[in-house]
Amino acid sequence: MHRVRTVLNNLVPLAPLIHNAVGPEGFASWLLRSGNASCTVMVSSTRHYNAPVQTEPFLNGSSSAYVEEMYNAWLADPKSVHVSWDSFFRNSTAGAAPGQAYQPPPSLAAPGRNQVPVTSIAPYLGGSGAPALGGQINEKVIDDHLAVQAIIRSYQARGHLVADLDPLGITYADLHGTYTDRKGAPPEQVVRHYMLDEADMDRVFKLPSTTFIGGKEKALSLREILRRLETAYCRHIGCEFMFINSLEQCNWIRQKLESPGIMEMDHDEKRLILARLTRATGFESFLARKWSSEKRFGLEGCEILIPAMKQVIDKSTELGVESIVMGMPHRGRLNVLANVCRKPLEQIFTQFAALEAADDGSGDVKYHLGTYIERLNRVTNKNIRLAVVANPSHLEAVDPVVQGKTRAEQFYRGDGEGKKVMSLLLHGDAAFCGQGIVYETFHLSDLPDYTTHGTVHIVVNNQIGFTTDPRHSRSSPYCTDVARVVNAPIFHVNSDDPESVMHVCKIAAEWRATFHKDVVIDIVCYRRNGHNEIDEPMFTQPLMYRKIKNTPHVLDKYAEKLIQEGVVTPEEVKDVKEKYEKICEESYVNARKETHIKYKDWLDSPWSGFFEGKDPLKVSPTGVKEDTLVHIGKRMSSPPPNAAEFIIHKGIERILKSRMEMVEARVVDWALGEAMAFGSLLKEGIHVRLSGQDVERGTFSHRHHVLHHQTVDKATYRPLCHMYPDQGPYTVCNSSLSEFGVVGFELGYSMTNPNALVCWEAQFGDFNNTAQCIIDQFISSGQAKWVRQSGLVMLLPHALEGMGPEHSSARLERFLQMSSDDPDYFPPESEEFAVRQLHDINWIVANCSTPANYFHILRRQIALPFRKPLILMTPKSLLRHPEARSSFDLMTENTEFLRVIPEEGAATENPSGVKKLLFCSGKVYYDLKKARNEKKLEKDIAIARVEQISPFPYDLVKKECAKYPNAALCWAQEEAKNQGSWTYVQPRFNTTLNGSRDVSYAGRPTAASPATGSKMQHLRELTALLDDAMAV
Ligand SMILES: Cc1ncc(C[n+]2csc(CCOP(=O)(O)OP(=O)(O)O)c2C)c(N)n1
Ligand SMILES: [Mg+2]
Repeated sequence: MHRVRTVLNNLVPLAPLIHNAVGPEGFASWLLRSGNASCTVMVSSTRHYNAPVQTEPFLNGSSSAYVEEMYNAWLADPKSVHVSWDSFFRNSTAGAAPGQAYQPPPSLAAPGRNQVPVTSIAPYLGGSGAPALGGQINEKVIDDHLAVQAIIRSYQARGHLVADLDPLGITYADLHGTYTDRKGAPPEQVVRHYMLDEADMDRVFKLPSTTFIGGKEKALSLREILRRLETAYCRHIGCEFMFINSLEQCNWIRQKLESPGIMEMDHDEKRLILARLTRATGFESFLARKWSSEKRFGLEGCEILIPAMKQVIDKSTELGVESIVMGMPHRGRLNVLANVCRKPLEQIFTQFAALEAADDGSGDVKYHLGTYIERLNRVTNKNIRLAVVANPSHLEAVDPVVQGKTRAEQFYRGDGEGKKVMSLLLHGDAAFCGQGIVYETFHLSDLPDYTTHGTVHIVVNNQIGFTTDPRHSRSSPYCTDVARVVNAPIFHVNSDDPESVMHVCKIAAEWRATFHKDVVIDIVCYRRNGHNEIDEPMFTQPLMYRKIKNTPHVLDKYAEKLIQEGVVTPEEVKDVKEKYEKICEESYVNARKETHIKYKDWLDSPWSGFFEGKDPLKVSPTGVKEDTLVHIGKRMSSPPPNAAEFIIHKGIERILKSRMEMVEARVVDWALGEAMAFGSLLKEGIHVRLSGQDVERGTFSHRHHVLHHQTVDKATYRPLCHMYPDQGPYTVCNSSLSEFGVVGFELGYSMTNPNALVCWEAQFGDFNNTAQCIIDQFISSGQAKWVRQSGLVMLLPHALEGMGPEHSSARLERFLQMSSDDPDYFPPESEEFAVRQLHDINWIVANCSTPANYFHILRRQIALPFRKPLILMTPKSLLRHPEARSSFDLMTENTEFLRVIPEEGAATENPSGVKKLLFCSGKVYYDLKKARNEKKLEKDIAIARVEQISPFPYDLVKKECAKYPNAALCWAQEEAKNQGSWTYVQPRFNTTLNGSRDVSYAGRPTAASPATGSKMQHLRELTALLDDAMAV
């Protein structure tokens, strides 16, 4: 490779060095070098990722491997390569001057679009050194054309680097990832080496097919070419798109930016921008006046966000979108609710008053609340649904939630291509590049079961994050670089040019509608105040803020511009302002009459019809007919109907056979019990979705919900999709290797339709902690903060089986610690004890020991008259444990989920003679049972399994204790004492027993790590805990 580099370096540049003389023009004048005619090109042999080889167009990053291949082949045998390569390598190794080695072969092809025969423009080729002799074009003519092509490409690729993007004029992006003084910006960043002579400026060049600057013209003077390129790429819009691999998409963008007159707007459009800008500005100043010391994270400095969002929404609805799901941070949120969603101002203003809530929940601060609005879009005259998803302070965490909710809405509307429902995500500059969840969310954007068919991202790039400026908050040139991983075009735009902002918003909406892929709008703006309204920015950014103080408001600048253009009169401007001011005042007066706030006004996902007419404490039965079990069991045990054509793996055949044997014996193992739960819900028309890493097969190779044809690629069979002709849909999907992103996504999915069982499974339970933010901020507290319910199921493989510190514990204790039931309160005993407890708690935590109970608890998620998240510890070795099977008898009609499974063996024959009552949960039951058998203590020790740990089954535990009046009570667990259930159950046992009896502990001692890495140590610990438990 080094050799090739040397050759490449010798070849630079392909284009001629057209020499000097400074032109008088303002535009592109930096292309003209004064004095020094020998501006030879500096070529570094080190390439930076964003600094393509300086010899473009053909020696670029992606072609260098090819060139190397050619070169090696040529070295071996010069005849093995095309004659043009032969001549090229010959010349370059012979030391040809830069640009002289390549002899382009004559083209025999007919001229295409924008192509004119070189001969036809010969007469235009004025200036020195460009004569056409006898119809023959000399090498210089061709080289000059190549140079012009390269210039055009350079503008397309790098014009953004010198575009005027910053309304403060203090920063610009440079190639090395730092921000520097704009004055120091080296213009060579766009066109690095093509030194032009003023005399060349009026020569006419034919335009290549990769540009649209000509409009209908096929050739233009160099002066005009440069002027148009500067207009398209170096004014207030800087577009990054040349990294996109699709030529069609690149051309599409070129056309949207380059076509002459493309940005022109009529008076109505301009007036609309002004009106929207007036409202955005008026809203913030109204709040500032009325509540000067309240935090609101105002939008001042980026008021253009409101017209921008509205433009995206208008254009998208015009193109067929009916519902938009939005996620956004704190900045400008109230303004968005008021002026984009048109949430009644009264509801917003009451949030500033310290009023009681009229409904349940603990609420959230005003700049985190969500909303849902259905309204007529006045511009397009179409109905539109807008939802802003409630979010925590944790920046960007809402992104995957929005995507999941959007995906679900698309799914239930049958909108397979995302034509009707779309997501719109807003970001702050510091958070967008700093938070890893942004990357994880981008990686869901093109996955078949996770795509939302394109998201429009808008970055409020105020060039600061709290007190930190970009030099210290990122290592990438732009805050948006993360979007490049998915080939999203990125439009940087100067916030103080409203028309340019509108133009990129229009392009973004059209891009999404055309290609159904993500797109980013980076609004480069500033933050007029501190981080919030009571923060002093001069402490840390004195110069920036001095500049900001002297920067006029965009509304004033734009109004002035439109007055100058004769679009509006000063009176109209004043009138629009005053009208909005009046609207705010009236709402303010009304808001002061309110005595209560209603959390329900801020709900982002209403489930209309779900709760109505339902007894809030009535659970539907979860047992099913035996026929149903048999039918599902058989389907799960059978190859596809066209089995002869569908070759399945021998191992799968064995699994299916053993499943069939279980069905015949009327029992299920864990996998079959799960399939029965899913299949029976599908039968009832419920959508079941199971998502997570490798869930299709199952981490432990037990599930096999997708069978793969062994000789035909991608031919698969999903038995659960073929249970009943009119069943609900079944989705099982392997996810990307992300927890934060995917759990967030599934949570969002679960918010859309209460009649869906949405499950996320961790590869191993402990990986849930990389999604901790979703668990803490959304799942455990979402209902309390945002009156929003979710029935999401988290399946977390959990058990200490000698596999080391990781892969053992799903950190059960953390979930229990976040459970909201009171350890000191034994609720009144009644028929409705269990369901009332479920109703009142924030989530359910369980560790089932039998497939039947697993079956019931999954079905209960849908049978409940409300929705609660279910955190389920799931087994590993139990998946194949011969005793961990359940009879159909425990799943048929009149059976139900057992919160506690009492002792059923010999100890029950003489309860008062029982010496010890052990309580436990999950897999350790089988270890305890085995130890009890070995020690022949069946009559002395009773074992009760607490299957639902939280909410704690006080009533059933009390009953069990009462059954064995003379027994010592003990909680046995395999986890360490500071982990597992102990710290949760201990105070609750005390409450249950009211101090009348003690409960001892048998388990591992406290530990920092969840499990030992030594198998030997593991077994020693297990023996010790079993001995403890069996001591009578
Ligand atoms: C995950 C996370 N970490 C830290 C914070 C604290 N915080 C709140 S706002 C903020 C700065 C955000 O900057 P930026 O994303 O540029 O948005 P801006 O406030 O400038 O609009 C920080 C660090 C947070 N809210 N979330
Ligand atoms: Mg910022």
